[in-house]
Amino acid sequence: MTQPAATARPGLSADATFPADFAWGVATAAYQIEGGVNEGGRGPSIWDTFSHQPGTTINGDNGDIACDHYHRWEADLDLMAELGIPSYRFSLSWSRLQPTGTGPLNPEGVRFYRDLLAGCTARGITPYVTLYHWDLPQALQDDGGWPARQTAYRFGEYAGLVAESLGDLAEHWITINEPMCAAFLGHSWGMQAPGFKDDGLAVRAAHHLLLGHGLALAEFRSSRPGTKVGITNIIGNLNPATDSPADREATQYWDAVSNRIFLDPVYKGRYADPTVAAYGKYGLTAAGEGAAAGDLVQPGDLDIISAPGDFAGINHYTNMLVSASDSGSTPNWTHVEPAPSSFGWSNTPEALKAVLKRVASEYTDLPLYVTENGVTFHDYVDPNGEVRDPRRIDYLRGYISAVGEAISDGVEVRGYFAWSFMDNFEWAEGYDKRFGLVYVDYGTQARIPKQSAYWYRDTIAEHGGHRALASSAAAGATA
Ligand code: IFM
Repeated sequence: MTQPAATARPGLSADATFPADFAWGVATAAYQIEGGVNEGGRGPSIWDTFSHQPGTTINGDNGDIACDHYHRWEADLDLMAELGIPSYRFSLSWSRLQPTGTGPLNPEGVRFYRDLLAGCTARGITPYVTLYHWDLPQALQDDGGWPARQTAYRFGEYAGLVAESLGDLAEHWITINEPMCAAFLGHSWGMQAPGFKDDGLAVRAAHHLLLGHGLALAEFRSSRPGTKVGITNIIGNLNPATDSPADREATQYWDAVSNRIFLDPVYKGRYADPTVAAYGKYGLTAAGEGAAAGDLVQPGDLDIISAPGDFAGINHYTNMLVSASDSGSTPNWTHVEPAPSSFGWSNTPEALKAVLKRVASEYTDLPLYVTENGVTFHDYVDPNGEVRDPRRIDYLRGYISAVGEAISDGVEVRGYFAWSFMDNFEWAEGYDKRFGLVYVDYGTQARIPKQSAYWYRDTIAEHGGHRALASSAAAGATA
């Protein structure tokens, strides 16, 4: 592997501490990296359909080939191991495993993921597996998608089959990634699959995604009692733009409909009053009280959704200033400065610390994992063949320090997964946004570790993470 050019290696904050068994990792998701969409018996997903509709993605990009990880996974895992990364979070393509979302699993899909999981272990990399990262089988969309209650039950069945066929190969399982995006970006904002602009559909999808989480957790509990299971929510940090009562109220409203709608049911067993106040018109009730057949929230749903998991996954990217809007209930928001990323998102690590402290103090005693955090810049290969990304190093140094400081302050954070291992298909933004620690040349599929990958390698090693990789590689070799 090309070695890095000499570069400053700024260390983490002196106040940051990390337990010896801290999971240092990177994350990806199936549709964003795999490609091979028509291979191995895979069925179409809503992202295949959506991204092939004109005008849905930048440059008309789609995940047909993506990073071609379906064919290059062994080299990708080799590179991950060479970079000293001990933990890898990736997602399963539901429609590769169960092409129409019902019926038995596709043996070729099972074989692919069994090989991938075994490949991780053989290299000493601990897998963290996500069951659903937004790529619903199209056949289930044709039957109503997440706004339809039966989709939650289909997801529970899929989870049960996955637990049986793959559950022996990984300890940590994440049910759903960012139900907020799947529900609202996909059904209300229209910018992600399946591309609807209907708040009522989004609220129904939100509840059914949470119900699906609970049903999947129950399946793992019954067939794989040794596994650890949780849901990953994306949690933004919200600040009122001014001290005015209107801006403070707008911030609480935004919190209720973007963060609390997913946190309160899972960790407190009820939708919060302000969330119900906002979305009662779409049938949301606190816990299904007085429900009739066919109502959105049924009695018992919140018991399923709030059954105790083993950890709480947190993805964090945004720190926002919220202000009241003159027109309607949807507040205005902007990103707190400095906001240098090519998405215009903030570089304000204290926001991640605030989110971790909030979840620990207001929601749960469960261990927390930062299952995603990262930044996109317009990276390019320089004439020396290197990708210099000092701003990403600065970002990672700040955010990982914030995690370590939260740990020093008593928050139990067990892992950090940088988004992303490599550049990939950034949904509606196509290949325009590069979040990777590893640069991908999409013309040749060459992987070029950016400076930040080497910085992360050294940081992991300095903080003892490489020992996890070495010891589990040794265990894998003797297994
Ligand atoms: O790329 C996405 C990922 O799929 C989900 N979390 C946010 C990332 C960056 O937008």
